[in-house]
Amino acid sequence: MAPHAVLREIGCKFELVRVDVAKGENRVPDYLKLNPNGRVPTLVEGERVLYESAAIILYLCELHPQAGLAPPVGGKDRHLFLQWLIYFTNTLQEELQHWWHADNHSDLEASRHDMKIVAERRLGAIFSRLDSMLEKAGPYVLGSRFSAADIFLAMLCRWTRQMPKPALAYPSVRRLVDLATARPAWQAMMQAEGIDWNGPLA
Ligand SMILES: N[C@@H](CCC(=O)N[C@@H](CS)C(=O)NCC(=O)O)C(=O)O
Repeated sequence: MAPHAVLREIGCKFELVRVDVAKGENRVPDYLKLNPNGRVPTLVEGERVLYESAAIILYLCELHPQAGLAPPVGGKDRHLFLQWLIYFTNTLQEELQHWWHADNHSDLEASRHDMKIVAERRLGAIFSRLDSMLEKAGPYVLGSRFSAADIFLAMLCRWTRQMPKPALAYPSVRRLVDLATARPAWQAMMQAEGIDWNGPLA
């Protein structure tokens, strides 16, 4: 979702190729040649192949600086842009993976259940901190400046939709999500993916 929304923000030409994880299309030999980890998404740009959504986003922001989706290298708040994008993919997304895919971490049902409870607690702490930060210094992650980090956060907020306390229950997080998802690029991405906020697909 996030690299796709970034492509639409940039407005460059691209072809979207659906890899249906539910059907195991991420495990077929042709896909594994591109991404041996069998994870989605992968960007193919001519001879270049790149995976990891945050890396794809950084790459696209660098290729298309005119889109203004990231502060320029050495510019104001570039360091914070990097910090938040990496925090979202490395810490927040990883915690969400524990909640969604406890089965990747334990074969025991009781342990998986326990893992989800702990992940919920840790996610609650993360969203509380984000909410306070965004309340004081929002509405976006970089204050008044919208960036690709907001798109990434909005995507991860959707991952919480089935949790007892979803991200949208935090008012300043919700304000950011509302702003990011109201953008034509986000809406075009959702329509092309055929998903809505509360739908079943990741
Ligand atoms: N850190 C990776 C995570 C990618 C990821 O886990 N993608 C999911 C789909 S949302 C996937 O490919 N799952 C299939 C699997 O793990 O087998 C990224 O951000 O690109």
